[in-house]
Parts: sequence; C-alpha cells; structure tokens
Amino acid sequence: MLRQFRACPLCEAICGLEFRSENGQLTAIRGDLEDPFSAGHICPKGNAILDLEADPDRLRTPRLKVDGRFVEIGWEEALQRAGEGIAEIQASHGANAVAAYVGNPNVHHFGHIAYVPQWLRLLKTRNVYSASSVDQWPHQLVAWAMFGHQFLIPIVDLDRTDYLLMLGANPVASNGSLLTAPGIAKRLKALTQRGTFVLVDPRRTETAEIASRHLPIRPGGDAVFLVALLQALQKCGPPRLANYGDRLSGFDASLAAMPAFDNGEIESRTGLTAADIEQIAHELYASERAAVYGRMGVSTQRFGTLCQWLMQLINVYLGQLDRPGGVLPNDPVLPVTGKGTSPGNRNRWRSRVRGLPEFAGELPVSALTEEIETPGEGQVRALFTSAGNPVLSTPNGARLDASLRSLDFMVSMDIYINETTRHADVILPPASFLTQYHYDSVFNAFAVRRVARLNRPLREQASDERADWEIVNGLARAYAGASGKPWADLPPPRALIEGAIRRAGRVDFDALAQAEHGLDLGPLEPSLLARLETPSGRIECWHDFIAEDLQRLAASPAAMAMQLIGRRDVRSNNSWMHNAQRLVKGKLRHQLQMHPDDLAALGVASGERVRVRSRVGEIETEAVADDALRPGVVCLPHGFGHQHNDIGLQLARTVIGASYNDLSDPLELDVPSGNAALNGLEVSVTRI
Ligand SMILES: Nc1nc2c(c(=O)[nH]1)N[C@H]1C(S)=C(S)[C@@H](COP(=O)(O)OP(=O)(O)OC[C@H]3O[C@@H](n4cnc5c(=O)[nH]c(N)nc54)[C@H](O)[C@@H]3O)O[C@H]1N2
Ligand SMILES: Nc1nc2c(c(=O)[nH]1)N[C@H]1C(S)=C(S)[C@@H](COP(=O)(O)OP(=O)(O)OC[C@H]3O[C@@H](n4cnc5c(=O)[nH]c(N)nc54)[C@H](O)[C@@H]3O)O[C@H]1N2
Ligand code: SF4
Ligand SMILES: [Mo]
Repeated sequence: MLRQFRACPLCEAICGLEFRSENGQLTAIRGDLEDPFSAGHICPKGNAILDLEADPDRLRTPRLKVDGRFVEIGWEEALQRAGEGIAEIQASHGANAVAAYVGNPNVHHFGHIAYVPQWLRLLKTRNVYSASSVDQWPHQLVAWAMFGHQFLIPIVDLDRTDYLLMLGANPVASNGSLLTAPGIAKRLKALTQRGTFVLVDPRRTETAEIASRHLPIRPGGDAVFLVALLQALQKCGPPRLANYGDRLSGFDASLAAMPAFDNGEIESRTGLTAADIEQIAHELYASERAAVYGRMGVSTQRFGTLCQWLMQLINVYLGQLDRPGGVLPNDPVLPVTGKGTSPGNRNRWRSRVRGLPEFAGELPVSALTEEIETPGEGQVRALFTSAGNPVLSTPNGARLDASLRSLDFMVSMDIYINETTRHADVILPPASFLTQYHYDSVFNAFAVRRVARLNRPLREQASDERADWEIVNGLARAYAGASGKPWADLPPPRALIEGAIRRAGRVDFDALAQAEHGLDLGPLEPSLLARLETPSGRIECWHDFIAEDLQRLAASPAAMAMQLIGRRDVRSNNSWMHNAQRLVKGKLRHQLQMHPDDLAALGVASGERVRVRSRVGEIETEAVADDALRPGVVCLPHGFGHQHNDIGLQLARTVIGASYNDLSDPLELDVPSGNAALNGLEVSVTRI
C-alpha cells in the first residue's frame, strides 16, 4: 500500500489528508494525523474525493457542441476554437461584449487562482463577475475601506480567545469560513469549556448545539442588533483605544453617527430583548480576550457591509483589534497584501444597465443577467466561466439559465456538464488536482495559526489530460494570436510558488518543500498596525458609503411576514457534489424547514409539498416541521435543482430538490458592496 499526503481542496479548512492506494488505484482517504494544523481531521466531503476521482461523468478531455450535442475533440482544436471565438466576439462587438464568471473552486487550486486572473486581464473586459459577490464582498469592502487592503481581514484568534460572539455562521456544518481552523467543532467546544461562545442565528443550528448560548435573531436584524450592542458598550465604560495610538481615525465620528433605536424598535427588528444585548455588552467588556465575528448569514443580507463594519468597530472599542486573543490578520508565508497585490478599489466604473459600482475589478453578479439580456452598445454576447455554476448559485438563476441560451458563444473551464456548462460551446476540463503542485495562497491567509504546506502531485497526469494552468496558457495563447495581443506563457505552479515564497523570505523554501505534512509557524501575532495600506496610514473608520447606509438602515421597513434563509450540510458542497454517492446517500437534505406552528397554520402536514414564491419566481418542494427555526422563518439549502435531462451528472439528476436561487432576487443587494442579499428573502408559502 502506498501512503501519500496532501491538503484537501474542498473547503477553507484545508485539512491534510492521507491518500492510500494499491496498484495505482486510490483505495482510501484518511485525515493526516501528522498535519500539525488539522491533526487528522477529515469530513465526509474529504472522503468523497474517492467518488470525484472515480466519477465516470467527469470530463477528462474537451467537448465541442455540434448541433446541440457535445462531441469529444482534441486539446489543440478546443483551445484554438475557444480562443478564436472569444477574440471574434470582441473584434465585432468590443471588449466588454465578453463576460467572465469565476466560481468558488478557483480559490482552492493554485493552477486556477494564479493563472485565471492574468487571462482575464488580457481580455480587458469590465464584465468580470465572480462568486465573491454572492459571498464575502462586505468583508473585503470593509477591510479595504478601514485597513487599506481587501485581504487585510482580521481573523478570530480562536484557540486563545475566551469570549466569542458569532453571527450568521454555521461552522459545524461548513467547517468554517474566513476562519480557517480545521476541526473547528473541537476548537469551539474547547472555547465553551474555558469561556463563552454566543451564537446569533435565526436557526438553532448544529453550531448552536455546542454554543454556550444561542440567540435566535430575526433574519436581517443584525445591523440593528450591532448598533444596539455598540450603544450598550458605551454604557459599560469608555473605549479601550490605547493599542492604536494615533493610528485610529473617524472612530468618534462613527459612534456619533449611530442611529438611536428605542427598546421597542430593537425588539421588533431583532426579535431579541434589549436585556439580552446588554448582557452580551457587559460580558464582552469584562472579558480580557474577546472577539466578534460574522459570516455568510450577515454578509449575504441587506446590510452586509454595515454588519461587517459594526463588528470591526466593536472589536476596536473593546481594544481587541490586532491583539492576541482578539482578532488579528494572519501574516502568511505567501503574502496576499503589500507590494504586488491588489489592494481593492471601488466605483472606477459602473455596470452598463443598472449602474452598479465596480469593486476590486469586478461587477456584482446580480447584474449579469440584465447585461446579457439588454440590447445596446456593450451588451454581453459571450461568456467564459471558470469553475463556476452561476445558474444554481446566483440570484434568479432560472432567468440567467434562459439568458445563457441567447449568447453567441460560451467557453467553460469545468470538469462537468452541469446546469451552467451545458450552455457552453466549448468545455475545457482540467486534470485532477492530485496531479498538480498546489500551495494554498488564499486560506493560509485566513487561518487561525501561521501554517504553510507545499502540496506535491500524487500521480502523473495522463498524456491526454491538461492541467488547469496549461489550459489557461493555451487559451490565452490562442486568443492572443487571434487578436494580435502579446502573451507570454506563465511558468508552471511549482516555479511560481517557489519564486513567491523565496521572494517573501518568511520561511526557508527547502524546509517547506521537505515538510511532507506542512509547517506550523506558531500563533497569530499583531501585524495590522504595521501593515495598514490606507492613504493616511491609519485605521479609517468613517466613510460616506457608511453614512448613506446608516440612513438606509434607519429608514428600512420592519420585518416581513415570511422570510427565507439558507443552510449548509456537511454532506453537500455548494452546487456541485451531488454526483458523489458518499454524499447523497441516506436522508434527504433538500426540504424546506418550517416551524411546526407555521406548517399547521397552512394546513400542511410535515413532508407534504408546498409552493414557495418570491418576487422573481416560484419553486415546489417538500416542507418539513422543524422547531429549530423561529416562527416566520423558513429554511432551504442552495445548490439543488439538477433535474435537467441535458446535464451530464447521472447521479445528481436523480437527487430531488429545487434551487433556492430560483427565488433569490437580483434587486436585493447589500447596497454599498453590491453583494447579493440571499438571506432574509421575503417569500410566501402555500399548500399545493
Ligand atoms: N442561495 C444561496 N446561494 C448561494 C450561497 C448560499 O449560501 N445561498 N452561497 C454562495 C457562495 S458562498 C458561493 S462560494 C457560491 C458558489 O458559486 P459557484 O462557484 O458558482 O458554484 P459551485 O457550486 O461552487 O460550482 C463550482 C463549479 O466548479 C466546477 N469544479 C469543481 N472542481 C473544479 C476544478 O477543480 N476545476 C474546474 N475548472 N472546475 C471545477 C464544478 O463542476 C462547478 O461547475 O454560491 C453562492 N450561492
Ligand atoms: N459542507 C459544506 N461546507 C461548506 C460549504 C458547503 O456548501 N457545504 N460551502 C463553503 C463556502 S463556499 C462557504 S462561503 C462557507 C460558508 O460558511 P458559513 O458562513 O458557516 O455559512 P452557512 O453554513 O451558510 O451559515 C450561515 C448561517 O447564517 C444564518 N443566517 C441566515 N440569515 C441570517 C441573518 O439574517 N442573521 C444571522 N445572524 N444569521 C443568519 C443561517 O441560518 C446559517 O446558519 O462554507 C463552506 N463550507
Ligand atoms: S473539512 Fe472536509 S472538505 Fe473541508 S478541508 Fe477538511 S476534509 Fe476537506
Ligand atoms: Mo462561498
């Protein structure tokens, strides 16, 4: 038996895994007990890599659509057709007529993340979209505005804090996000033992079960909750700002600008009592080591940016920003901030149809469909997707799906024919990650410890396979040839990784290359103040877009009758792992959860079918009773909706469940960032 080691690319926890094989066949996957960070942790998705590797539906060679059907073609022809097709659209209709959508797995593969952006720069289109605008843009916008760099994101010092206030995250199911901490459930349990872990979530989640206390907030009530918390803190005592010296700017102005909500308003908008909030303020203020953190549930909602900003202000108030036991940015071995990185930017251009501002070189994906549908100069006529499934992942996916049919040309770099890529003219499938070098340039930067791991290929790629980075080089070369632009092939990952790590000089590259299980470089250390990239060199708390949004918050209507929120499951991964037998077996996971009283009021028995309607669409699904929800809140996972006979996913097609994003609304945004407000959506539920 051969035992080999490398990190899992399926979520932010980046667990070290042990791959066992016999006679060249992968036979088992275990957690790598010697990984100093993950120490043997593995979840069901990690095991499902066995299914991914053996999946007969996974493409290994390119496909070309001929008369509506995909046929297999050779790599040279595929890359040539793809590159030339894109160049032709731009030659006839201008650079912006080609759009790009970059999905989540891009950040998990060095062969994507270090290459695809260069290819997009070559395209010079303003129509670049990604999964970031249905995910973490509020975090990036606040980091850019306050600290001067979109990736200078303070991370909870999870293993050393004694008091954690967490909003809108379910790490026991998701394994943590913008909080890389493999085996996070264990770490949270340890925190509950030594201190206090308070969770704010409309649903009593798997994470609530291990928290010291759970506060079932109304969806979207978080910004009011955080304003009230900040005001309650001011009654506990003065802010502890000594840490920051003269490097703090606009803090008093920020506090002075807070809208005042009376107790009645606080209670109606949050569903929590003023006393609950005062208790948390007292506990936070009394704690030596405390941290406030919020994720998906508070970013993909109407006041995502305000929530992220308010949480940072609270961390500042407590003196916990850039302090061990509080929140502090990781200073990784392969830097994501500083010289040669993209700090961010905002509003350098706007989307053509709705005028939504650019952020960090991208437009909000909620604008993509209208850019395809609306005629005129600059209309999107071609699309390139890289490891993305926006039909199931972005607002009003059903309408996007229809609009993709109207494109003149589409190219997808993807391993499956799925809900999105079935519309492509050319599909370019990369070889398995197991055949490539990988260094996690992203999630090491958001980890709760300083760690590093160089991942080696476990086997060679077959002669008819192409690596992700080879595909990008080939595509860019063909496009450059057809459009007369210069392009020089990028070197292979091993060389790029080695160059970047040697240049940064934070770890001996040879020692890293030899450390089969990765290196532990110790706990987080204060570095934020020394790394601020704002023009003033200070923490800039106050911004015009914040002022405008505080007014929007004060004027926003009180809660709606019925609100929809999402959920994740340990055996599901966004929209693309339902072809893995290990994950889809067993209980059903797609149903709409409702409070038993809400079900009874509809006259529906648990398990019966219901119709869910929003402003933009409707779905039918089964409703099940679940008292983990607040009354008035219904809960549906995203990533389902595979019932199409032209997708190539034989198993996923049999998995029942409708798509959440046939309900989500492109007009519902966190206004300052343009991030989609997927959670807290107003819906009605009726009996069928
Ligand atoms: N309603 C609702 N919508 C959501 C969310 C939610 O919570 N609720 N979550 C949002 C979030 S956080 C995210 S990140 C997005 C994700 O949105 P997307 O990134 O658009 O969708 P995924 O489901 O991650 O699809 C990944 C795609 O990559 C392909 N793929 C997998 N591995 C590889 C690979 O190694 N190489 C290549 N080239 N392709 C590969 C898969 O076949 C699939 O097409 O969804 C968002 N949408
Ligand atoms: N197993 C599994 N793991 C995953 C993924 C997956 O699909 N499956 N996806 C990966 C990706 S791409 C990401 S970004 C991360 C996301 O990781 P998390 O941020 O942990 O995301 P969720 O599990 O969706 O948790 C969001 C929580 O917010 C709550 N919520 C909804 N609305 C509100 C609200 O208005 N206020 C508050 N306070 N809470 C609210 C929901 O009830 C839910 O429990 O997970 C990653 N890990
Ligand atoms: S928690 Fe699971 S999916 Fe995430 S890195 Fe670890 S094994 Fe992979
Ligand atoms: Mo995500």
